[in-house]
Amino acid sequence: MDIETLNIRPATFDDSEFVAKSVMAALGQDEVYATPLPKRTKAMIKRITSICQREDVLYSWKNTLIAEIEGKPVASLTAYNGTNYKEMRERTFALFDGPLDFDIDLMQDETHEGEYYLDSATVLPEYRNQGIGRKLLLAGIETGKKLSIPHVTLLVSPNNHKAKKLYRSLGFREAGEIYAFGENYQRMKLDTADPMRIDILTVLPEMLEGFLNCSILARAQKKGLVEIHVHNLRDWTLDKHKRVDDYPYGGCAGMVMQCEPIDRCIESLQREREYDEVIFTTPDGEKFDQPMANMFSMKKNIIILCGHFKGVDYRIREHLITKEVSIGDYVLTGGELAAAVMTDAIVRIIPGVIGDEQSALSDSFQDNLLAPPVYTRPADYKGWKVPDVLLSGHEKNIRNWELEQAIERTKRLRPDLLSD
Ligand code: 6GU
Repeated sequence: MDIETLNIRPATFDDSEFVAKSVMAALGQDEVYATPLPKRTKAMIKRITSICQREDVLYSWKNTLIAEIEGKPVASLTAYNGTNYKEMRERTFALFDGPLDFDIDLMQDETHEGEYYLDSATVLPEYRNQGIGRKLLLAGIETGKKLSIPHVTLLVSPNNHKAKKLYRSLGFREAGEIYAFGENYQRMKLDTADPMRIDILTVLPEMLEGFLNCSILARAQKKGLVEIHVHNLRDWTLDKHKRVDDYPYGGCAGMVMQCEPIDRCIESLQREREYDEVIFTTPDGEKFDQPMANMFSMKKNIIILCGHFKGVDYRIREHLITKEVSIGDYVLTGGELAAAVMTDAIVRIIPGVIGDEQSALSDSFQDNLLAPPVYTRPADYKGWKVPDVLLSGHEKNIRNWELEQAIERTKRLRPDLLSD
Protein backbone atom coordinates (compact mmCIF):
# COMPACT_ATOMS: atom_id res chain seq x y z
CA MET A 1 0.00 0.00 0.00
CA ASP A 2 1.46 3.22 -1.15
CA ILE A 3 0.61 6.34 0.81
CA GLU A 4 1.54 8.32 -2.29
CA THR A 5 -1.65 7.05 -3.93
CA LEU A 6 -3.80 8.52 -1.16
CA ASN A 7 -6.87 10.13 -2.65
CA ILE A 8 -9.35 12.33 -0.81
CA ARG A 9 -12.91 12.55 -2.12
CA PRO A 10 -16.41 13.37 -0.87
CA ALA A 11 -18.18 10.33 0.59
CA THR A 12 -21.12 8.71 -1.23
CA PHE A 13 -24.22 7.01 0.14
CA ASP A 14 -22.41 3.66 -0.12
CA ASP A 15 -19.76 4.89 2.34
CA SER A 16 -22.37 5.24 5.09
CA GLU A 17 -21.26 2.16 7.03
CA PHE A 18 -17.63 3.29 6.91
CA VAL A 19 -18.73 6.73 8.11
CA ALA A 20 -20.73 5.15 10.94
CA LYS A 21 -17.76 3.10 12.13
CA SER A 22 -15.49 6.15 11.93
CA VAL A 23 -17.85 8.26 14.00
CA MET A 24 -18.14 5.49 16.60
CA ALA A 25 -14.36 5.05 16.73
CA ALA A 26 -13.96 8.80 17.15
CA LEU A 27 -16.20 8.53 20.20
CA GLY A 28 -13.82 5.96 21.66
CA GLN A 29 -15.32 2.73 20.37
CA ASP A 30 -12.33 1.19 18.61
CA GLU A 31 -14.04 -2.24 18.88
CA VAL A 32 -15.85 -1.37 15.63
CA TYR A 33 -12.67 -2.58 13.91
CA ALA A 34 -12.53 -5.95 15.75
CA THR A 35 -12.97 -9.25 13.88
CA PRO A 36 -15.20 -10.98 14.50
CA LEU A 37 -17.46 -8.12 15.52
CA PRO A 38 -19.23 -8.50 18.87
CA LYS A 39 -22.94 -8.98 18.20
CA ARG A 40 -23.88 -5.84 20.11
CA THR A 41 -21.37 -3.74 18.19
CA LYS A 42 -22.67 -5.14 14.92
CA ALA A 43 -26.21 -4.09 15.79
CA MET A 44 -25.00 -0.67 16.86
CA ILE A 45 -23.08 -0.16 13.59
CA LYS A 46 -26.23 -1.07 11.69
CA ARG A 47 -28.24 1.49 13.56
CA ILE A 48 -25.68 4.28 13.23
CA THR A 49 -25.27 3.44 9.54
CA SER A 50 -28.96 4.05 9.00
CA ILE A 51 -28.47 7.49 10.56
CA CYS A 52 -25.42 8.28 8.43
CA GLN A 53 -27.44 7.36 5.34
CA ARG A 54 -29.70 10.36 5.95
CA GLU A 55 -28.85 13.79 4.56
CA ASP A 56 -30.30 15.90 7.38
CA VAL A 57 -28.11 14.75 10.30
CA LEU A 58 -24.71 15.78 11.66
CA TYR A 59 -23.06 12.49 10.73
CA SER A 60 -24.47 12.30 7.21
CA TRP A 61 -22.36 10.79 4.44
CA LYS A 62 -22.99 14.16 2.80
CA ASN A 63 -20.90 15.85 5.50
CA THR A 64 -18.01 13.47 5.08
CA LEU A 65 -14.70 13.30 3.24
CA ILE A 66 -13.08 9.92 2.62
CA ALA A 67 -9.36 9.22 2.25
CA GLU A 68 -8.72 6.13 0.17
CA ILE A 69 -5.68 4.17 -0.87
CA GLU A 70 -6.04 2.18 -4.07
CA GLY A 71 -9.79 2.60 -3.86
CA LYS A 72 -10.05 1.36 -0.25
CA PRO A 73 -11.36 3.84 2.35
CA VAL A 74 -8.80 4.22 5.16
CA ALA A 75 -9.93 7.38 6.92
CA SER A 76 -12.83 9.78 7.10
CA LEU A 77 -13.57 13.28 8.27
CA THR A 78 -17.08 14.40 9.10
CA ALA A 79 -17.43 18.17 9.13
CA TYR A 80 -20.20 20.70 8.61
CA ASN A 81 -21.28 24.31 8.67
CA GLY A 82 -22.22 25.28 12.25
CA THR A 83 -25.19 27.39 11.14
CA ASN A 84 -27.88 24.71 11.53
CA TYR A 85 -26.07 22.82 14.26
CA LYS A 86 -28.78 22.92 16.93
CA GLU A 87 -31.65 21.48 14.91
CA MET A 88 -29.33 19.00 13.21
CA ARG A 89 -28.08 17.80 16.59
CA GLU A 90 -31.57 17.44 17.96
CA ARG A 91 -32.62 15.37 14.98
CA THR A 92 -29.43 13.30 15.09
CA PHE A 93 -29.64 12.44 18.79
CA ALA A 94 -33.37 11.73 18.59
CA LEU A 95 -32.54 9.03 16.05
CA PHE A 96 -30.17 7.31 18.49
CA ASP A 97 -33.31 5.85 20.13
CA GLY A 98 -31.18 4.10 22.83
CA PRO A 99 -30.13 5.82 26.09
CA LEU A 100 -27.11 8.15 25.70
CA ASP A 101 -24.41 7.80 28.36
CA PHE A 102 -24.37 11.55 28.98
CA ASP A 103 -26.99 14.16 29.76
CA ILE A 104 -27.74 15.96 26.51
CA ASP A 105 -29.39 18.87 28.33
CA LEU A 106 -26.07 19.71 30.01
CA MET A 107 -24.17 19.58 26.78
CA GLN A 108 -22.89 22.88 25.42
CA ASP A 109 -22.98 23.57 21.68
CA GLU A 110 -20.02 22.09 19.89
CA THR A 111 -20.23 24.76 17.22
CA HIS A 112 -22.34 27.63 15.91
CA GLU A 113 -22.81 29.98 12.97
CA GLY A 114 -19.58 31.28 11.45
CA GLU A 115 -17.74 28.02 11.95
CA TYR A 116 -16.95 25.08 9.73
CA TYR A 117 -16.83 22.41 12.40
CA LEU A 118 -14.57 19.35 12.08
CA ASP A 119 -16.71 16.94 14.08
CA SER A 120 -14.78 13.71 13.85
CA ALA A 121 -11.71 12.45 12.04
CA THR A 122 -10.78 8.79 12.16
CA VAL A 123 -8.01 6.78 10.52
CA LEU A 124 -8.19 2.96 10.43
CA PRO A 125 -5.89 1.62 13.19
CA GLU A 126 -3.37 0.04 10.80
CA TYR A 127 -3.00 3.30 8.84
CA ARG A 128 -2.34 5.65 11.75
CA ASN A 129 0.85 7.71 12.24
CA GLN A 130 1.49 8.05 8.51
CA GLY A 131 0.20 11.57 8.06
CA ILE A 132 -3.17 10.54 6.61
CA GLY A 133 -5.13 12.34 9.31
CA ARG A 134 -3.14 15.47 8.64
CA LYS A 135 -3.92 15.38 4.90
CA LEU A 136 -7.59 14.82 5.64
CA LEU A 137 -7.67 17.74 8.08
CA LEU A 138 -6.00 19.95 5.47
CA ALA A 139 -8.73 18.96 3.01
CA GLY A 140 -11.32 19.83 5.67
CA ILE A 141 -9.73 23.25 6.23
CA GLU A 142 -9.72 23.76 2.45
CA THR A 143 -13.45 23.01 2.33
CA GLY A 144 -14.13 25.55 5.08
CA LYS A 145 -12.15 28.14 3.11
CA LYS A 146 -13.99 27.36 -0.12
CA LEU A 147 -17.30 27.86 1.67
CA SER A 148 -15.98 31.26 2.89
CA ILE A 149 -16.76 30.40 6.51
CA PRO A 150 -14.57 32.62 8.72
CA HIS A 151 -13.38 29.91 11.15
CA VAL A 152 -12.64 26.21 11.19
CA THR A 153 -13.04 24.68 14.65
CA LEU A 154 -12.74 21.34 16.43
CA LEU A 155 -12.69 19.83 19.91
CA VAL A 156 -9.86 17.91 21.53
CA SER A 157 -9.47 16.25 24.93
CA PRO A 158 -7.41 18.65 27.05
CA ASN A 159 -4.74 16.02 27.73
CA ASN A 160 -4.45 14.64 24.20
CA HIS A 161 -1.17 16.45 23.63
CA LYS A 162 -0.31 14.59 20.46
CA ALA A 163 -3.53 15.64 18.74
CA LYS A 164 -3.18 19.20 20.02
CA LYS A 165 0.32 19.39 18.60
CA LEU A 166 -0.98 18.24 15.22
CA TYR A 167 -3.79 20.79 15.26
CA ARG A 168 -1.44 23.57 16.32
CA SER A 169 0.93 22.70 13.51
CA LEU A 170 -1.99 23.13 11.10
CA GLY A 171 -2.60 26.63 12.45
CA PHE A 172 -5.32 25.92 15.05
CA ARG A 173 -5.17 27.82 18.31
CA GLU A 174 -6.81 27.15 21.68
CA ALA A 175 -10.14 28.96 21.96
CA GLY A 176 -11.80 28.18 25.27
CA GLU A 177 -13.24 25.01 26.75
CA ILE A 178 -16.67 23.43 26.50
CA TYR A 179 -18.54 20.64 28.24
CA ALA A 180 -19.89 18.06 25.79
CA PHE A 181 -20.59 14.32 25.77
CA GLY A 182 -20.14 14.28 29.56
CA GLU A 183 -16.59 15.61 29.44
CA ASN A 184 -14.61 18.84 29.18
CA TYR A 185 -13.10 19.56 25.81
CA GLN A 186 -10.63 22.10 24.52
CA ARG A 187 -11.97 24.08 21.58
CA MET A 188 -9.46 24.91 18.84
CA LYS A 189 -9.93 27.44 16.09
CA LEU A 190 -8.32 28.50 12.82
CA ASP A 191 -9.06 31.62 10.77
CA THR A 192 -9.73 31.03 7.08
CA ALA A 193 -9.22 34.65 6.05
CA ASP A 194 -6.79 35.37 3.25
CA PRO A 195 -3.21 34.84 4.38
CA MET A 196 -0.54 37.50 4.47
CA ARG A 197 0.87 38.28 1.06
CA ILE A 198 4.44 39.32 0.26
CA ASP A 199 5.37 40.52 -3.25
CA ILE A 200 9.09 40.71 -3.93
CA LEU A 201 10.33 42.77 -6.90
CA THR A 202 13.78 41.86 -8.17
CA VAL A 203 16.03 41.66 -11.21
CA LEU A 204 17.32 38.29 -9.95
CA PRO A 205 14.25 36.12 -9.19
CA GLU A 206 16.29 32.91 -9.34
CA MET A 207 18.27 34.12 -6.33
CA LEU A 208 15.09 34.01 -4.23
CA GLU A 209 13.27 31.02 -5.65
CA GLY A 210 15.47 28.30 -4.15
CA PHE A 211 15.28 29.91 -0.76
CA LEU A 212 11.51 30.39 -0.86
CA ASN A 213 10.86 26.81 -1.93
CA CYS A 214 12.76 25.21 0.93
CA SER A 215 11.89 23.99 4.37
CA ILE A 216 9.75 26.15 6.61
CA LEU A 217 9.07 28.89 4.04
CA ALA A 218 7.85 26.29 1.54
CA ARG A 219 5.66 24.61 4.14
CA ALA A 220 4.14 27.91 5.29
CA GLN A 221 3.08 28.62 1.70
CA LYS A 222 1.72 25.11 1.19
CA LYS A 223 -0.26 25.42 4.41
CA GLY A 224 -1.74 28.64 3.05
CA LEU A 225 -0.39 30.76 5.91
CA VAL A 226 1.43 33.14 3.59
CA GLU A 227 1.53 33.85 -0.15
CA ILE A 228 4.87 34.91 -1.57
CA HIS A 229 5.14 36.14 -5.16
CA VAL A 230 8.40 36.99 -6.86
CA HIS A 231 8.26 39.43 -9.79
CA ASN A 232 11.00 39.80 -12.35
CA LEU A 233 11.37 43.53 -13.05
CA ARG A 234 12.55 42.69 -16.56
CA ASP A 235 8.99 41.56 -17.30
CA TRP A 236 7.82 45.11 -16.64
CA THR A 237 10.12 47.15 -18.83
CA LEU A 238 8.82 48.48 -22.14
CA ASP A 239 12.41 48.63 -23.42
CA LYS A 240 12.93 46.28 -26.35
CA HIS A 241 16.28 45.13 -24.92
CA LYS A 242 14.62 44.44 -21.55
CA ARG A 243 16.89 46.93 -19.82
CA VAL A 244 15.92 47.92 -16.31
CA ASP A 245 18.90 50.22 -15.55
CA ASP A 246 20.66 53.18 -17.12
CA TYR A 247 23.59 55.56 -16.58
CA PRO A 248 23.17 58.09 -13.79
CA TYR A 249 22.69 61.78 -14.48
CA GLY A 250 25.73 63.70 -13.32
CA GLY A 251 28.05 61.01 -14.56
CA CYS A 252 29.22 59.12 -11.47
CA ALA A 253 30.12 55.45 -11.71
CA GLY A 254 27.60 52.60 -11.70
CA MET A 255 24.11 51.99 -13.05
CA VAL A 256 20.77 53.12 -11.64
CA MET A 257 17.48 51.19 -11.70
CA GLN A 258 14.94 53.02 -13.85
CA CYS A 259 11.56 54.26 -12.70
CA GLU A 260 9.41 52.66 -15.36
CA PRO A 261 9.62 48.89 -14.69
CA ILE A 262 9.34 49.40 -10.93
CA ASP A 263 6.46 51.85 -11.19
CA ARG A 264 4.55 49.68 -13.66
CA CYS A 265 4.96 46.56 -11.53
CA ILE A 266 3.96 48.28 -8.28
CA GLU A 267 1.03 49.99 -9.98
CA SER A 268 -0.31 46.71 -11.32
CA LEU A 269 -0.09 45.13 -7.85
CA GLN A 270 -1.74 48.11 -6.19
CA ARG A 271 -4.59 47.91 -8.67
CA GLU A 272 -5.36 44.42 -7.31
CA ARG A 273 -5.18 45.08 -3.58
CA GLU A 274 -4.11 47.60 -0.98
CA TYR A 275 -0.56 47.35 0.35
CA ASP A 276 0.34 48.27 3.92
CA GLU A 277 4.00 48.87 3.12
CA VAL A 278 6.22 49.23 0.08
CA ILE A 279 9.67 48.41 1.43
CA PHE A 280 12.95 49.17 -0.29
CA THR A 281 16.07 47.24 0.73
CA THR A 282 19.06 49.51 0.89
CA PRO A 283 22.19 49.77 3.08
CA ASP A 284 21.20 53.33 4.05
CA GLY A 285 17.77 52.26 5.36
CA GLU A 286 16.50 51.85 8.90
CA LYS A 287 18.11 48.87 10.62
CA PHE A 288 15.96 45.72 10.53
CA ASP A 289 15.40 44.07 13.92
CA GLN A 290 12.94 41.78 15.72
CA PRO A 291 10.39 44.49 16.59
CA MET A 292 10.32 45.52 12.92
CA ALA A 293 9.84 41.86 11.89
CA ASN A 294 6.96 41.56 14.38
CA MET A 295 5.41 44.74 13.01
CA PHE A 296 5.64 43.57 9.37
CA SER A 297 4.26 40.14 10.23
CA MET A 298 1.04 41.79 11.44
CA LYS A 299 0.48 43.37 8.02
CA LYS A 300 -1.80 41.98 5.37
CA ASN A 301 0.03 42.81 2.13
CA ILE A 302 3.57 44.08 1.69
CA ILE A 303 5.85 44.75 -1.26
CA ILE A 304 9.61 44.41 -0.99
CA LEU A 305 11.64 46.06 -3.74
CA CYS A 306 15.18 44.70 -3.93
CA GLY A 307 17.74 47.40 -4.57
CA HIS A 308 20.47 46.75 -7.11
CA PHE A 309 23.31 48.36 -9.03
CA LYS A 310 24.12 51.80 -7.70
CA GLY A 311 20.56 52.18 -6.41
CA VAL A 312 17.17 53.11 -7.77
CA ASP A 313 16.09 56.36 -9.34
CA TYR A 314 15.41 58.53 -6.30
CA ARG A 315 11.91 59.42 -7.52
CA ILE A 316 10.82 55.85 -6.76
CA ARG A 317 11.95 56.30 -3.17
CA GLU A 318 10.21 59.66 -2.95
CA HIS A 319 6.90 58.66 -4.46
CA LEU A 320 6.32 54.94 -3.96
CA ILE A 321 8.42 53.63 -1.08
CA THR A 322 6.95 53.77 2.44
CA LYS A 323 9.91 52.26 4.29
CA GLU A 324 13.62 51.86 3.58
CA VAL A 325 15.30 49.00 5.37
CA SER A 326 18.86 47.75 5.81
CA ILE A 327 19.70 44.42 7.43
CA GLY A 328 23.02 45.60 8.88
CA ASP A 329 26.03 47.83 8.48
CA TYR A 330 27.76 46.14 5.55
CA VAL A 331 27.15 46.30 1.82
CA LEU A 332 25.71 43.38 -0.17
CA THR A 333 25.81 43.03 -3.95
CA GLY A 334 22.04 43.35 -4.07
CA GLY A 335 18.91 43.58 -1.95
CA GLU A 336 17.82 39.97 -2.61
CA LEU A 337 19.58 38.50 0.41
CA ALA A 338 18.18 41.31 2.55
CA ALA A 339 14.67 40.57 1.21
CA ALA A 340 15.21 36.88 1.96
CA VAL A 341 16.37 37.61 5.50
CA MET A 342 13.38 39.86 6.15
CA THR A 343 10.90 37.44 4.59
CA ASP A 344 12.24 34.59 6.72
CA ALA A 345 12.04 36.61 9.94
CA ILE A 346 8.53 37.85 9.09
CA VAL A 347 7.07 34.52 8.00
CA ARG A 348 8.38 32.34 10.82
CA ILE A 349 6.40 34.28 13.42
CA ILE A 350 3.06 34.00 11.60
CA PRO A 351 0.94 31.74 13.86
CA GLY A 352 1.04 28.14 12.69
CA VAL A 353 4.25 28.45 10.68
CA ILE A 354 6.51 26.80 13.20
CA GLY A 355 4.86 23.89 14.97
CA ASP A 356 5.21 25.17 18.47
CA GLU A 357 4.37 28.87 18.53
CA GLN A 358 5.87 29.01 21.98
CA SER A 359 9.30 28.50 20.51
CA ALA A 360 8.98 31.60 18.31
CA LEU A 361 7.98 33.69 21.31
CA SER A 362 10.89 32.44 23.41
CA ASP A 363 13.45 33.25 20.72
CA SER A 364 16.47 35.35 21.35
CA PHE A 365 15.47 39.04 21.04
CA GLN A 366 11.74 38.59 21.64
CA ASP A 367 12.26 39.72 25.24
CA ASN A 368 15.51 41.59 24.56
CA LEU A 369 17.43 38.61 25.95
CA LEU A 370 19.63 36.12 24.14
CA ALA A 371 18.31 32.56 24.34
CA PRO A 372 19.80 30.26 27.00
CA PRO A 373 22.00 27.33 25.88
CA VAL A 374 20.21 24.14 24.79
CA TYR A 375 21.36 20.52 24.89
CA THR A 376 20.17 17.13 23.69
CA ARG A 377 21.14 13.50 24.30
CA PRO A 378 23.54 12.07 25.30
CA ALA A 379 23.93 13.68 28.73
CA ASP A 380 27.65 12.95 28.59
CA TYR A 381 29.49 13.19 25.28
CA LYS A 382 33.26 12.52 25.53
CA GLY A 383 33.10 13.83 29.08
CA TRP A 384 31.34 17.08 27.93
CA LYS A 385 28.44 17.19 30.35
CA VAL A 386 24.95 18.65 30.18
CA PRO A 387 24.31 20.91 33.22
CA ASP A 388 22.86 18.85 36.10
CA VAL A 389 19.85 21.12 36.58
CA LEU A 390 18.49 20.21 33.13
CA LEU A 391 18.52 16.51 34.10
CA SER A 392 16.85 17.16 37.47
CA GLY A 393 13.28 17.23 36.15
CA HIS A 394 12.65 20.17 38.52
CA GLU A 395 10.61 22.49 36.30
CA LYS A 396 10.98 25.64 38.42
CA ASN A 397 14.75 25.30 38.88
CA ILE A 398 15.14 24.70 35.15
CA ARG A 399 13.17 27.84 34.23
CA ASN A 400 15.21 29.87 36.77
CA TRP A 401 18.46 28.51 35.40
CA GLU A 402 17.42 29.37 31.85
CA LEU A 403 16.58 32.94 32.82
CA GLU A 404 19.89 33.35 34.71
CA GLN A 405 21.77 32.03 31.68
CA ALA A 406 19.86 34.32 29.32
CA ILE A 407 20.68 37.37 31.46
CA GLU A 408 24.31 36.37 31.94
CA ARG A 409 24.83 35.74 28.20
CA THR A 410 23.12 39.00 27.25
CA LYS A 411 25.24 41.01 29.75
CA ARG A 412 28.41 39.42 28.45
CA LEU A 413 27.70 39.26 24.70
CA ARG A 414 25.12 41.96 23.96
CA PRO A 415 25.05 44.52 26.80
CA ASP A 416 23.46 46.98 24.33
CA LEU A 417 20.22 44.97 24.46
CA LEU A 418 19.88 45.61 28.21
CA SER A 419 20.57 49.34 28.09
CA ASP A 420 17.33 50.39 26.41
CL1 6GU B 1 19.02 46.03 2.30
N1 6GU B 1 21.00 46.00 0.56
C1 6GU B 1 22.29 45.91 0.24
N2 6GU B 1 22.66 45.98 -1.05
N3 6GU B 1 23.23 45.77 1.14
C2 6GU B 1 22.86 45.70 2.42
C3 6GU B 1 21.54 45.77 2.83
C4 6GU B 1 20.62 45.93 1.84
N4 6GU B 1 21.46 45.67 4.15
C5 6GU B 1 22.70 45.55 4.55
N5 6GU B 1 23.56 45.58 3.52
